[in-house]
Amino acid sequence: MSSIVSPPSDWCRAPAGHERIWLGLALGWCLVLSLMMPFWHFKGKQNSRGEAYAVKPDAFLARAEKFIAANKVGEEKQGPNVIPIVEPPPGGDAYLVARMWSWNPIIKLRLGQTYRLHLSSIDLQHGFSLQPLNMNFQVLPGYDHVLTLTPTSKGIFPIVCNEFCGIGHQMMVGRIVVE
Ligand SMILES: [Cu+2]
Repeated sequence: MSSIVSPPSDWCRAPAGHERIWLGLALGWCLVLSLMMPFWHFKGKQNSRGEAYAVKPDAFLARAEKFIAANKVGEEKQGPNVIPIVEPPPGGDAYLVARMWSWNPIIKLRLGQTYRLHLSSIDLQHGFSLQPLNMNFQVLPGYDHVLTLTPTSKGIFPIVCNEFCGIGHQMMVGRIVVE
């Protein structure tokens, strides 16, 4: 007996009964999810406006170091690194540098104030993931991505790297503190 036989000639009948209901539900849900993407792009309050500028990694690091020196309020030891704690002026600019394998500095923000947070990497691609809000942005060398940010709740918000960036990737945890 052959294992390959011709299908019955009526194999492609239109779905009926329960199959039809399940296919309809799946299709309906696909459409809902597809429409949510553009809807959330305009309606969501946690989206980037897409403001970004070209910047050389050295230049970004220089700006960040200047920002840190001008606004530093403390520091914290994290393994081999000493991470500065910085409080940007309300309404002002803040810089966050991603590198293997740290986020620098720790940033303190005030509730209800609006800041311009400049995100960039000085080595390779990292991922900015603010927890527990689950705001996610790519962090790329060469791009100064500016997030306009207004904290609406107090607390400690860890930043994890969600783009695999090497052997120390899982230790790459930063912090935004809102007071
Ligand atoms: Cu990383």
